[in-house]
Amino acid sequence: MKILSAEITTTAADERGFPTDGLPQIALAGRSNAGKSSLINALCGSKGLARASQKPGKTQLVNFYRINNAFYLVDLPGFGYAKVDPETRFKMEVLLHNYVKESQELRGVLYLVDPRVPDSAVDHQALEWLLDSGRPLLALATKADKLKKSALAGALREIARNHNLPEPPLPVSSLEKSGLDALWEQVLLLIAPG
Ligand SMILES: Nc1nc2c(ncn2[C@@H]2O[C@H](COP(=O)(O)OP(=O)(O)OP(=O)(O)O)[C@@H](O)[C@H]2O)c(=O)[nH]1
Ligand SMILES: [Mg+2]
Repeated sequence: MKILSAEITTTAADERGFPTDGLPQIALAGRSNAGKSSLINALCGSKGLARASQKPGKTQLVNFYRINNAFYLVDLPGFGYAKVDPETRFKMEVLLHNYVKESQELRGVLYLVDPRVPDSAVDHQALEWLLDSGRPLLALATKADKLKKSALAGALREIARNHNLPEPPLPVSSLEKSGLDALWEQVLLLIAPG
């Protein structure tokens, strides 16, 4: 995938602030700290585009990154971050549900799972309603560099089994930049009209 331009155009606390230009959107969802912001940077070949952090809960707004002036990668707030106050968390959940249920522009959701935690209850709950929503969903196993090859293969199977996925997640590593071409291929299929 040739990145000609990648820029953050919109940061929104609710749907009223979302882009209105009709370009297709691909959202990245997952537990807080799963590696969503890092993956956006890796996909775009840019270190500082999306803010990644050691501190979980960094991304609490919805950030829209416009790629090649053709589509958006959407960095969603992480699920399950304990330190977010209950009111903010509730608002975020309603926002995410509405976005996934109603958006005209959302073409698919990339759901990031840390393969070192293949049985997270937060992932289970999130994947259950995402699968139920009927939106195209692609599960990814991030930080693939953290596991040896055989352990990773086992984790991918376990994630699929635990969360009732139709197929094992696609392994990626933002650190080693692995799996990114395969991921771009899937993203472009989701965006393609028809
Ligand atoms: N080893 C390794 N570490 C990674 C990888 N991707 C992300 N990380 C690390 O994981 C931590 C969290 O990454 P983020 O990209 O900030 O995660 P996030 O999902 O955006 O987190 P929130 O914004 O809190 O929802 C950071 O310390 C990253 O450096 C990866 O592929 N390999
Ligand atoms: Mg983030």
